[in-house]
Parts: sequence; C-alpha cells; structure tokens
Amino acid sequence: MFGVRIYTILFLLLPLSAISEDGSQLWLRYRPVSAEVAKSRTIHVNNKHETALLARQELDTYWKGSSIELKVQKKEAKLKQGYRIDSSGGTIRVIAFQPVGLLYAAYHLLRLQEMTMLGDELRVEEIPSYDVRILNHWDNLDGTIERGYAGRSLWKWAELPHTISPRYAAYARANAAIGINATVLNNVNASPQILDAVYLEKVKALADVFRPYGIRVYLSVNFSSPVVLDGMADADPARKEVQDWWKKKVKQVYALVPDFGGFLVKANSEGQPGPQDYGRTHAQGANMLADALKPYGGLVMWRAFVYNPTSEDRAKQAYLEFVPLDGQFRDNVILQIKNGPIDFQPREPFNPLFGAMQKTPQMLEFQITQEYLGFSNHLAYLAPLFKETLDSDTYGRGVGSTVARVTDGTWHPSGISAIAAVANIGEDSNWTGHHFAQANWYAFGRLAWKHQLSSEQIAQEWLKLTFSNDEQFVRPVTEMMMDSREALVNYMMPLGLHHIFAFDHHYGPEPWGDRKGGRPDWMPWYYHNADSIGVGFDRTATGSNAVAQYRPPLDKRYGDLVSCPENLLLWFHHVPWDYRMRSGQTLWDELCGRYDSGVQQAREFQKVWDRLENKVDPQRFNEVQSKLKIQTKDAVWWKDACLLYFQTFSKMRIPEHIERPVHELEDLKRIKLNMKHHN
Ligand code: BDP
Repeated sequence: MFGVRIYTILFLLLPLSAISEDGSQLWLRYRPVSAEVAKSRTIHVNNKHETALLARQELDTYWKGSSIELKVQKKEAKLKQGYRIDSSGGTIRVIAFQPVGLLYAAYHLLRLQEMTMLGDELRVEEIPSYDVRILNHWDNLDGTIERGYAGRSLWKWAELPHTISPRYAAYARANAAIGINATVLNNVNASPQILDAVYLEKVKALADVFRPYGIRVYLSVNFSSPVVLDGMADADPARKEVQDWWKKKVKQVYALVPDFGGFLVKANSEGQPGPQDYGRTHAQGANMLADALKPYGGLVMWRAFVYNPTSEDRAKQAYLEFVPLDGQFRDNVILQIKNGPIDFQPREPFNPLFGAMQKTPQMLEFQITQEYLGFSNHLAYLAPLFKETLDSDTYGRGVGSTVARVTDGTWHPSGISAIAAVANIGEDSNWTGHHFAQANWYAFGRLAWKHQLSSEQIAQEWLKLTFSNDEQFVRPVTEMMMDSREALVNYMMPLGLHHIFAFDHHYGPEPWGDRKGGRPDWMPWYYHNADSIGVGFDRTATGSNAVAQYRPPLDKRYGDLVSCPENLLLWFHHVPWDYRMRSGQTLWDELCGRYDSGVQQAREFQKVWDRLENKVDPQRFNEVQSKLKIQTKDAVWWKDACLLYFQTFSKMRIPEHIERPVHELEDLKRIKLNMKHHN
C-alpha cells in the first residue's frame, strides 16, 4: 500500500517519459482506479465461472467508466468465444456465450480506455476468426529454447510443480488480453520425457494456472515415446500394443488435465522418428494419435514441415508427401503448414499445400521468433508478413480462396479451425529481447482473433498500449514499423533471394557458404545459384518445376519471367545479370539499389527513434537505440557481403550513387559467429 502511494507521488511529479519502464508489463500498463471511482459504479456478472469472475475483477480494478453488466447467455451460441458490447442509458452491457467471451470483452473495453477511444456509444460484436489461436514454444526441458533469443525458457521444469513462478499467470493474462487461447509448451523436436508421469504433474500445474485465462495446454510429442519411455519394441502405428500404449497415455494426461488440447507432431522430418520408419504413412501415424484423443475431444496438429534428404527441390517436399494423402485423415487431425514452402524466410511465396488439399483441414504456422530475421537484434514488424500470407489467393476453389479462407473454417465449417505461431518469449524482463518484438506476439494474437485487421491498425494499437498515445510518437513510429520488414528484406535478401544465411545459426550472411560433406540443401549456393550468367533458383518447367504446384493462373504467373512479381523473381527464376527490370535498370543495378535502400532505411529508423527521445521512458529508449545501432551495422554487413560476393559472378560495377562497401570480402568470409543453436 505504502509502496503504491510513493509510486503514485513519483508518478505525479515526473513527466511520463522520465519514468523508467523495463517492458515487463507489455500491453497491460493499466493502473488501478481509486477507491472513489470503484465505488461510483458497479461491475456485475451473472455467472460464477472462474473466468467470468476474472473478467469482473479486471474491470473492477482498472475500469474508470460507468457501470457494466456482464452476462453469459446460453442462447448466444453464434457468438462462440466472442462477445457483444453495447451501451445505452449509462450502463454498458456485455453478452457472451462462454465465460471467456466476457474476459475478452473486458480486455476490449480496457484497450479502448487506454487508447482513449471510448466514444459515447459502444456497439461492438466480435467473433474470432479461428477457434484455436495457439503459440508454439520451442522450449526444451533443460531450459534452453530452440531459436529463442530472449533468454531461457519461462517454464522452470526443475521447480515445477511445487514452485509456481508469478510469470506463468502474467503470461496467461498477456495472451488472454490479445485473444490467444492455447499453448504448446515444448519443442517440436520433442523429448519423449514430456509424457513421463513426473513431467505430466508439472504440465498439470501450468495448465491449472492458465485455465482461468481460457488457455488450453497442448504438448509436442515424440513418435517414439512408447519405445523410449516404456521399452516397447517399436512404435509402429499399425500395431495394437502401440495403439493401446497411446490410449493409456492419453487417458493419463486427461486425468490430470481434463481440458487438455491435444498433440503437436513433427514426424519424419529432420531426423525425428515417425510412421515412415515402419513403412506407414503420415496419415496412419496421425490417425493412431487421433483415435486415442477422440474420446476426450483432443486434436492432432500434424506438421507438414518435412525436410529430408531427397533429390527433389526442397520447396516441393511437403506438397509431394501430403497431397496424395488427402481424404485419409481423421476429422480431429489438422495439418499444420508453415506459411512458405521452405522455412520462415523474410519473404516466401505462400506454401502451395494451402488450397491443394480439399478434404483435409489445414492450419497456418507462422514464426514470431526471428530465426531468419535478425533474432532479437533487428526491428522487423511482422504483421505485414503474416497478412501477405493470409491474403494470398491460392485459387484452390476459384478466385478468392485466400489462405485465410482456406484455414478459417470457411472451407471446413464443421471442423475446428486453428492458427499457430512459434513464440519469441523467454525469461528476459521484457519477454522478447527487443522491445519491438513484443509487437509481433501482439500482432499474431490480434490477427488470430481477426485476420481482417490491418497491420497498421495493429501497430497503432500496440504502440498506444505499450508506449504512449501521443500522436507525435505514434505516427512516425507506426511508419517505421510498417517499413521495417521490407527494409530487412532489402538489406538481407531482396527480389526473392532466400536462405543465404550463415550455417546453422541463421544470423549473418554467408552466400559463399559451403560445408564439406554437407547436404546440398544446407548450402546457400543451392538457393541462389549465382554464376557468370545470373542468379536465382529456376523453379519453372526448365528447372525444378515447383511452379506447377500452384493452381492456375498462379503457375503461369510465377512461371513467366515477365509476369512473376519482382519481389519473388529470384525465388522462381534464374535471371541474367543484365536482364531489364521494370524500373529499366539491369538486375544487377536493381539488386545493388535494393541492398542500398535497406541500409538507408535502417539508418532512417535510427533518426526517427532519436528524434523521439523526450517521448519515451529512458530505459526503453536506450535499449531500442542500442538495438537499432546493431541493426544498421548488420545491414551494412549484409549489403557488403552479398554485393561483393555476387559481384565476383556478375563482374559489374556497383553503381556510383550507391553507398560504397566498407568491408573486404575476404574479411567477411572469415567471420565465424559463435552462436550454436540448441537442438
Ligand atoms: C527450422 C529450424 C529448426 C526447427 C525446424 C522445424 O531451423 O530449428 O526444428 O524449423 O520447424 O526453422 O521443425
């Protein structure tokens, strides 16, 4: 109490920008209302469910406005997990079908309050685009995080179930506030141990903390679990003993976690075990798990990211393996597909699997953690990337078959729709390493709730909630965020270039990379194919013919050098250095121009930020400022590395108006970053 008072006095004395914040409060920087305000209105709820009571409590603590009536109404099934809010006659009425709808409505109201956007009249109806809005944590049981750049895992497995970190509830609340309702706790490269009785007790403890916030727990499972945990001879899904093992295990899970969501499975990919080890198909493997989960309403999210040594173009693998299985999956299996056909590159075309399987429910997997986008060092706002995929037309059932509509239940109205993203959360005090990486977690939640929202609107919301309502801050920073992903594409891999990263850790540039004895599709040259004639991967009929996996008219559009969108040109074509681009410049000059504009954009972000010093609290100002320095340095590194290297093939001059390289290629080739990633 005393502490709170001192804080309040300090707060009144100092201008907002002078109070240090560490980012730990995310988009939930509400301050409790005074006792007088609390007394001046009532928050009433007609339901005793713990989630309904939580909705009431949040409003009671933070709501500054008039009285609110919260109601769960059984006849409102069409609202699903959503809500309706209207205000007339001084009272705000909130209707939901489920208690969690009231909680989402409470955060909606608080969000409007924080953004000072509460008009006199409220008339809102919100129904989420997806039923399951899920984060995938690639967290290992030893506390490391695969592709995590914000410290160690939030889950303290060694302390659980006895010690419950306060951050578990903070995590659940932050997610509930943006509509996320599910989480996969562990890495897709799953340790079988997660299904051991000792770990299931820990999982239960987390599920108990998350439940009031409407968050369901899922687990990644290892297909060989019966072998590793219980010494069974094999994990062949066609064998009755194996099927029974899974049934028993699932029963044990539901006894501890009655609302358990289901399993996420990476099988027969990158060395993980799977049904193919026994000559069975992905469908047979998935169906065995689906049958075990079915009596409890559990789901199987079966990943389509299959990446194995074959002679086929890597971009074609998922389609080749899964399309023949269409129609063979149980109805509680949903295929989880990465947004692009390779692997979370800064820009990829959408994965051609979307829309190609008419009978199998499909879900998107995005990556929030910036494995290929500068880790937590680069500011790259990802909503535009997410929207680019969601809005891509697959033509799967004619014009308008966008990835959003293929996945949001429009195609499979009787099934459960879902959308996933790999989290960027760790135990850093600001959760995500870079303050602006919080925006990507936020944006995923908001788009999973409503994929029609614009990137810009989400950026503004996030900025207002996280930093300030000051228009002079919000406007320029929104613009910077909106430009940031394209800037990164420019300085890393413009015009459809992809995967020319340093080996393994995927941070810096290594277009020259080559490893003795390594697989070709681990090597950057596999993807860029630079030679004396040109650069790019020929995926047309004269090359790998990956274009044929796209429905007409996309196969022709992508397959033709002239109609192919320029931002995907080198993804689909091997293009001569002197090819004339739409700008009239040669490919080489255009490439130089793109790299250079990426660098200039990064420099501009520094200026935008520095101008706003008096509008941001000092800690966050300084931390973002330091990260922007790294980003610009890295942008120059990328530009010099790629242009100097590609120049050894093009033999053309870097146009004079472009910033000159400041590195020697040979020096850049010697850089070896010590950033081993954990598997
Ligand atoms: C790649 C990552 C690898 C993951 C794999 C996956 O480099 O660490 O295990 O994807 O999604 O992006 O399974």
